[in-house]
Amino acid sequence: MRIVMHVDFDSFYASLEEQRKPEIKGKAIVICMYSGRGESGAVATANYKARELGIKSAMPIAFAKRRANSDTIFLPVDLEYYRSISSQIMDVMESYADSFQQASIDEAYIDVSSCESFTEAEKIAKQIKDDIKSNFGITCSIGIGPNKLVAKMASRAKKPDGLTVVKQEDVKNFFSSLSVDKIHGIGGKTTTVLAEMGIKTIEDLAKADVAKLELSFGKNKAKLLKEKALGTDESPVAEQAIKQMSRIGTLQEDTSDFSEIYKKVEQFATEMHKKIIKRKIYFRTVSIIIIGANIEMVTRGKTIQATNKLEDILDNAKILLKEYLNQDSGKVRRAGIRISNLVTEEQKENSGLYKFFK
Ligand code: DCT
Ligand code: CA
Ligand code: CA
Repeated sequence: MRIVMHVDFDSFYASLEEQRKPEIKGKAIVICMYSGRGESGAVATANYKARELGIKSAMPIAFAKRRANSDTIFLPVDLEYYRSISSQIMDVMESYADSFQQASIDEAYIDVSSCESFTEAEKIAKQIKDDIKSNFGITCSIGIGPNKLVAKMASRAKKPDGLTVVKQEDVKNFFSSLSVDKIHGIGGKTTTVLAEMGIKTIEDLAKADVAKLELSFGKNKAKLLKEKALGTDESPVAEQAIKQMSRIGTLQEDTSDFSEIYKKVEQFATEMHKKIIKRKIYFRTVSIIIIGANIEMVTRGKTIQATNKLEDILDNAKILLKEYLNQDSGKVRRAGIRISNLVTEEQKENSGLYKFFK
């Protein structure tokens, strides 16, 4: 029997802002994606207090301002900060997993099949919630099910700070009342076609005649729709392949002093290196990322023999940074490191032969 958890952080960006700015705690908070021209742009997300005012994701900022009251806080997105906290929380969650799959900046699947029972899994979910709460100050909602699809739908059932368990024998009941557009992965177009066929709830879809579905959707999609409605999902919780890894952050103050900047780069490289070893990743390219006081971004890279050594990151970063600063490029505001051209252990072993045969 499989037991899969899906974790989704509650109003993630807004919760992180609330956490790092205690003075806005308890207020309605709206995180904005400005288009770059004045006040125009869209709402990325809003906390639950702001949602009570009718403010939600994707709404133009101007609309949100009209719904806001004098106590509502509007803040620009700081993706880099959210990503860095996200990655730390992912590491914590991964330590609970038999296998782990990050699904987005604020979502992950955790396979806990080695648990004896759903009751045992529920205990772990509570631990994860406590762990995230005490270390990062934010809440999340967790769904537990016999597969990823059911877990994902369960995590949405109760928010914020929810924990919903749907065992195999409860899947039918859990799905019965929901409309088809609530199934993860069924979009607006499909919903419209299904509605034309008189299929509105997941239960309708589960009972629908496959031959009839095939006429509208073709063989593969008809099968997939039917499986989804029955809560069937064989897909494994699997680590996603990573193409590159980077860390970047803001310096205490703008500077062109080598050792100040290098200190930051070294800190990020050391953090990243732990992940490289854990994931058994090798890299061929090391780059430094520099954002000047003028906000211009520059990356400088060097490609070497596949390696997983920290000193290879640091030595190359040192050279690249010195080269950059020697060009009198002005003060640096933010600095970071990237590794790319990633290879697996196996690819690395084979790379000698590959070159030979090429
Ligand atoms: N997002 C966005 N534009 C959208 C929807 C989402 O930029 N139209 C971003 C903002 C938050 C992030 O994606 C994760 O999305 P959700 O998990 O849907 O939002 P949330 O803020 O974490 O809220 P919830 O508590 O409902 O999970
Ligand atoms: Ca979320
Ligand atoms: Ca999400």
